[in-house]
Amino acid sequence: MTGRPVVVAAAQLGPIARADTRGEVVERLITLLREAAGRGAELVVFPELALTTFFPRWLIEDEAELDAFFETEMPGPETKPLFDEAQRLGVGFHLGYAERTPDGHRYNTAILVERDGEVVAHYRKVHVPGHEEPEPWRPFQHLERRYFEPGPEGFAVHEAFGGKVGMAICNDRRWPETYRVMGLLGVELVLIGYNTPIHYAPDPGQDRLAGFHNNLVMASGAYQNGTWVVGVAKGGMEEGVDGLAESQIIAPSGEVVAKALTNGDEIVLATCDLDRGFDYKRTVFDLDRYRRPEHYGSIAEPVRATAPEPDRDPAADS
Ligand code: CDT
Repeated sequence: MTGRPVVVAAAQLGPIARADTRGEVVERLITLLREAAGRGAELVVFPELALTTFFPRWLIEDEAELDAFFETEMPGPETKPLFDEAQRLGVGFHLGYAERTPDGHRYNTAILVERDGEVVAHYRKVHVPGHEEPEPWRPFQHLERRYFEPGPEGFAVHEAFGGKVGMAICNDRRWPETYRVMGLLGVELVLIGYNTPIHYAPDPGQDRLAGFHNNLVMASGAYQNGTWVVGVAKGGMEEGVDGLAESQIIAPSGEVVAKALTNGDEIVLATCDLDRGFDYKRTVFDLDRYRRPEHYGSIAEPVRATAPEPDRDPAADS
């Protein structure tokens, strides 16, 4: 194959129980890593918060109990076997986890590691969804805004795997700015892990569209910026909450080239020729030639005109 092919595996995870130990989860990740490597993968992409259950579904008031979901070093003693095995296999990887910094900040983070074991970059989730305070009317909580600060560094692009690689995490994928900021930096491969409950309590009418919206946002981001997008789920029924699976690898055309068939641990693999992005970057989405940034100033302004909202009681809908 000519061009700049990179074989990418989306390593979808099925549910992780609250009682599962780090050691058990890391074993699962290593099993997926080995399968992907055996099928020729050069880069294995694990989902958001891939080391634990999606704990923001609970109000956790005990600090020690909460801290147990966070990593204070990466790799740490329990995650090092994954780093070691990846290096032995000559496979790079992307891993989402909860990070607690030495000075006590908490972030929803992903790390990118090259095939030789070098840590390329960290990314901290920018768009933190959900709510800060418990909302008892919900069947389950989404307390990401209580447990995570928004990442202060924003979006970046890194020279890795023979091209320009960017990262985003879950809710980031719904925002066009995520892709465009990286698109302006020439991104060629965007890696996105997600935990998406199918039930959206503030508007359950959206539940049937969870899979449609998942593809809609990632395919649009891919096409409009001439980039590959790899979306990787932790899906299935986790602690009573049904999570969207549907991990997928999307070409710069916006077409899905590989997609998960199950709700469980599964490798989804594709050869991504990074040169295919130029089909769009040099034609319809030649950003230097066709963008009109003089008309886009309001995009980056904090204030917007708010539309009047109809009266509604989300508790009555859920
Ligand atoms: N993990 C994450 O960001 N999940 C959100 C859920 C919807 S907002 C409560 C998502 O965008 O998929």
